[in-house]
Amino acid sequence: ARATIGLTGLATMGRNLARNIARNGFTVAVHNRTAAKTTALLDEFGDEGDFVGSESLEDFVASIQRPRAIIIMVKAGDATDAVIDDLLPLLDEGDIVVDGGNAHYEDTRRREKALAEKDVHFVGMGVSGGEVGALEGPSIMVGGSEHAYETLGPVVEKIAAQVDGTPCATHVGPDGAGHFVKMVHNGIEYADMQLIAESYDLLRNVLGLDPAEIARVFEDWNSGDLESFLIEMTADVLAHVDAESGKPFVDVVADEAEQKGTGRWTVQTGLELGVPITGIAEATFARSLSGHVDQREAARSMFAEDPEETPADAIGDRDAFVEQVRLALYASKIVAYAQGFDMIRTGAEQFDWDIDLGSMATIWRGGCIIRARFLDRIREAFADEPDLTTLMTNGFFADALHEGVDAWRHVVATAARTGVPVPAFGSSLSYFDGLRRDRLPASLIQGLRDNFGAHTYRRTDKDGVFHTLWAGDRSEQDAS
Ligand code: 2AM
Repeated sequence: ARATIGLTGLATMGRNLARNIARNGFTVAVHNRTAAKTTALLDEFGDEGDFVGSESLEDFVASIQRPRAIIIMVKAGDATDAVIDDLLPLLDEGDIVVDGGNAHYEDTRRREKALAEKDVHFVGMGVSGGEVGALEGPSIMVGGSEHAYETLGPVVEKIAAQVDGTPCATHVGPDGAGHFVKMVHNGIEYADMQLIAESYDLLRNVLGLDPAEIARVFEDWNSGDLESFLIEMTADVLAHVDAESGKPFVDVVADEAEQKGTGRWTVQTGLELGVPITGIAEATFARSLSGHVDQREAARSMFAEDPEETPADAIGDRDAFVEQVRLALYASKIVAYAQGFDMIRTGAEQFDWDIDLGSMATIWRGGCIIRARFLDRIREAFADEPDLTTLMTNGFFADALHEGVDAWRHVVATAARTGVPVPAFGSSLSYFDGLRRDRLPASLIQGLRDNFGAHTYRRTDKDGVFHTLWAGDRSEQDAS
């Protein structure tokens, strides 16, 4: 046995990750259910490093040094369970099985528990960055035991993206923590993209800029606080012209956004944990709405008339509105990340994971889709204030929100007047106001609940739990 680590499942992600491992000087055992993929990898890329290819799972397992670390890269779900079942009889105590797929963190928790009973370590590993990231350096969120990380860490930290000499990989926490954080990462990515899309829509349909002009706006934004992979890519996509029609690429693409499910998982989990991740939820629902073609057609013909023409007073001059959209985008983005980190903190409390929030920002700085200058600020925020309850109140972000709030309100109001949908801008502003307000109408909700269901309420002026006899003499009872 001479391989440092093994990898089974050689579709694009698995193949690229194996090549990345080999290119970094590790001997990697490779296997695929259909052996042709293994042969193809060795034929095409065998000279990139030290691969040990095996046709059978037995030979594959035998080619790996003990304690063995074996990464599974197959489609999340039944395939993962099938591969684990095939592997288990071949493993020894103390071996480590790593799931590098996009598993739901509850599945990872279940598998970790089941394998622990057989003295095999199971590690759920979130890998972000797509095919290119897998090959050139992804962001890697590793769950499972600390013990397993002692073996895995050196490989994972070497193959990950590096930013300022720091690897974009870390041990997030036990069992499902890595996949949980990967899930929230994807949810934040949904919110980020929706905010960018709304910004584009405003510049296009309120200001009347064309895609090429908007591409230049995004290019400009990319040299400031908003600097990020997604903003840069937005400029690229908007500047692209369709070769066949000669039209802007965005104008020939069907406007129905698809999804593979991690946004939905994040929202479902947010509901279960009671975390208001409204930006991610709105982003996910906005994709769903775009796909409801029949309803869109019906509503379009019923309500075809334009709302108010773009009110000149609402816009001022063009550059001023562009700057207001930028400020609104930045403020909304702060809210989206505040919500995402709130979700990670809540998950960590719920499942007893000790997650260092600053490290999550650190490992998202490179390799993944949401990589951005912004994440350095988040890292600093948690370094300065480890007990920060919401990112919004950290000095740097609080200043940005103070600076942007008037523009934010103006942009959301203008969107409402001109009929441009801004679910993510609008809901993030409401979230900000919800937390900021002195009193919330939740007191009225409590009154209604007590009236129709005797659900009781607490008071502002004394301790205890109370109920008013609404149908009787309206006296108040102590219900403690
Ligand atoms: P295959 O090449 O033999 O189809 C993505 O589908 C990857 O997961 C492929 O490498 C595929 O192997 C593998 N895969 C899918 N289902 C599998 C299963 N039940 N057992 C083993 N590998 C599987």
